[in-house]
Amino acid sequence: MKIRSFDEAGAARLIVDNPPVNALSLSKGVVASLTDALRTALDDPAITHVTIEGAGGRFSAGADILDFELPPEQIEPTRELFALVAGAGKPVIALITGEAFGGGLELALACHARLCTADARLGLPEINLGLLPGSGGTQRTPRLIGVAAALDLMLTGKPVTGAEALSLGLVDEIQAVERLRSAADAMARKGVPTRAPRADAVQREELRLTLHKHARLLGRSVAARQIGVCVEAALDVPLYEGLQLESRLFHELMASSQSRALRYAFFSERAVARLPGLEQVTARPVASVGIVGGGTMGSGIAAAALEAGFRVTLTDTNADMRVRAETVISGIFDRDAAKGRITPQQAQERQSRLTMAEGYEAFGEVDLVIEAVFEDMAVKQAVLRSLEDVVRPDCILASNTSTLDLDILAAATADPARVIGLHFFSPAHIMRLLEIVRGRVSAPDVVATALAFAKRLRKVPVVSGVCDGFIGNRMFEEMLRQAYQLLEEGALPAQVDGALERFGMAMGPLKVMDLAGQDIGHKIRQRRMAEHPDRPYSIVPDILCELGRLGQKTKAGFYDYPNGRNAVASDAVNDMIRSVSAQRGIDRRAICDEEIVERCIFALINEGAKIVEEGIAARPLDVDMVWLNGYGFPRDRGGPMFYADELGLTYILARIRSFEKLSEGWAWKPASLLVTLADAGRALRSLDTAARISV
Ligand code: T1G
Repeated sequence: MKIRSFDEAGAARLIVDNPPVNALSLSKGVVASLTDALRTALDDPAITHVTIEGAGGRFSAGADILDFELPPEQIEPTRELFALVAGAGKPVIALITGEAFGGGLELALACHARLCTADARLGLPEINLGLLPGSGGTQRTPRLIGVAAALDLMLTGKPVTGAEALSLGLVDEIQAVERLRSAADAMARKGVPTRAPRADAVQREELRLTLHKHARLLGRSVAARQIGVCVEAALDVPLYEGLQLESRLFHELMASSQSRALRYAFFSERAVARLPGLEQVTARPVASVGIVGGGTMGSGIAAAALEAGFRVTLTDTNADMRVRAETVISGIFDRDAAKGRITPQQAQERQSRLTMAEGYEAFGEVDLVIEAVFEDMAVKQAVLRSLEDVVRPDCILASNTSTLDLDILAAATADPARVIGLHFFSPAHIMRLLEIVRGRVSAPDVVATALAFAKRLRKVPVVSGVCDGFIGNRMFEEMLRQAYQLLEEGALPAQVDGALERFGMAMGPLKVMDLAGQDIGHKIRQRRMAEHPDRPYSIVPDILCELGRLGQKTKAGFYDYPNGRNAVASDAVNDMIRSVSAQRGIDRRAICDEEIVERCIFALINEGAKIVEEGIAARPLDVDMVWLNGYGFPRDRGGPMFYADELGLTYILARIRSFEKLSEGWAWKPASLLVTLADAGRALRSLDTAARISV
């Protein structure tokens, strides 16, 4: 039963009860049941007015996103419900608690009035799914709160609190939750409030100014532009015409690849924490966390754990490092408080749960210890062995290593089943991605505990098997390999990075290496050249190091950085690259952006396919979640594997084979999984996500 209804003193109470978020699901019959219950109430002469609310402390998270895989004609019943609400001959009043998002808020907007609690959250986040509010939001919101506030709400996708909604005019009254029904009854008796239309000239000026404010977003987002079109129409045409325009543009967006990718990303970010095989495994309780090392990573991890509510003990043998760590952590919370993200009291409360200590004996009662010491196998092994002497037998030992073999690390302990990798990305309290590295003998409940811990940190956890670079860095190495070879063949850094940034990457790979430090890359490359001499390596980045051009930290790398962060093309580096081509006897050629993008992105896809094939990643969606949340892959392309699916594997395979002919000595062999899937024509996309979306 998805809708509960009962009458109370002449009022019909309709309650949407579709856990967990009261989605207005078509496929689960919520829309049909609500329509029937409302029609019954409106036809009943004993009923004077209707209230609509959500069960479980939240109004509704909006339409069921899974429904957007249905054929368009099956989405029509929502329109009938909204028309019934808006055209009701009796007051229909929305009582909002918790979230009223998307279609949930649009249902409330179709009502004659809205009451909510002060801490409710109201928003139109459709743009995050590559959509626009398709149930009247683009037409009713500007008429109710004005063009500027309506555009801000829809273009940012950010919710407002109940109190902010009242000041905007989005709701009519704020009430305590237990008074919502009686206040609505009083409002129905007195007459629902009406609003004077806003001055047209003011609205048009607000439209111009607000669209100008959001110009960058409008330049890159089709959905944003279509929202602008609908809001402008709300100034020019009657409501029913505006609703027709909105509906047409909504269906166009729903069919777009950008929206499909964003909906895939939405569900995958939740599915990724449900690792197949762990369904029946219970995570261990974690309330207190120990951290070894007060450096940048240790401090960032501590801040993330404190923010999530854990008690944290941080040790460093160096007193100055302990002071530095405590200062860094308090600085993070003070900045959050200064920006109004948290209150000063919350900042203080978080800091109060931090204990600094010199030795590991402070970890006697903690549930999980994370080492974030120098990236050296012997150093880390010694730390884990020492920890085993002082922690509880059921305490989990985690390593923040980004490159070392976790199995070798774990083998140094007496109980390697308790060891797991927690590869945080810097800055650890901000980056959403957390690679959970599962050793060969890591106990299932240790993996489950790491996943639950990551969710408490509001991270996107991806479980990786043990291999060099795990999932993200292993794939990034292949993108870099192509980028370096493109430099030797004729491209220059600004073109390589520019082409990939125009594709949508947050930052080109050569700029990434300037940010990470060319010396870091050099050290890893030296190790890999020794371990895998069969792979081609460019000497271009090594020459950068020999020239002392280590990247941003030396204000010079592939680019010059005269004022810190802005990359400026370097003639010296460009000349060096040309001389390397000459040394290698390569006739430099003009290379188009398309080749740059395909070689770099297909390198990611090919390596990702190998990673799935080897079982390092459980599903293609795991690979995609790494790249959307840790490496700046464009979210509206869904991730390398989703993008491969959209392009078609047969095309990708044909292009990879054409690249093989392009230059000798490439260690570029198509992954057999890619070959198999391309030949079979099956999608790389995660089958369980595909199944879920098509339900
Ligand atoms: N449809 C389907 N499933 C949804 C859903 C939705 N709208 N929202 C959440 N879920 C699932 C989610 O996948 C997860 O499932 C579970 O609910 C708990 O979610 C026509 C076009 C409301 C703030 O974009 O922002 O209306 O993984 O883990 O942290 O104009 O969910 O457990 O199986 O996120 O407490 C617009 C999206 C839809 C809101 C709760 N609405 N949801 O956060 O739980 S389009 C949205 C959220 C629309 C109309 C338009 C959050 C939340 P599972 P969760 P949470």
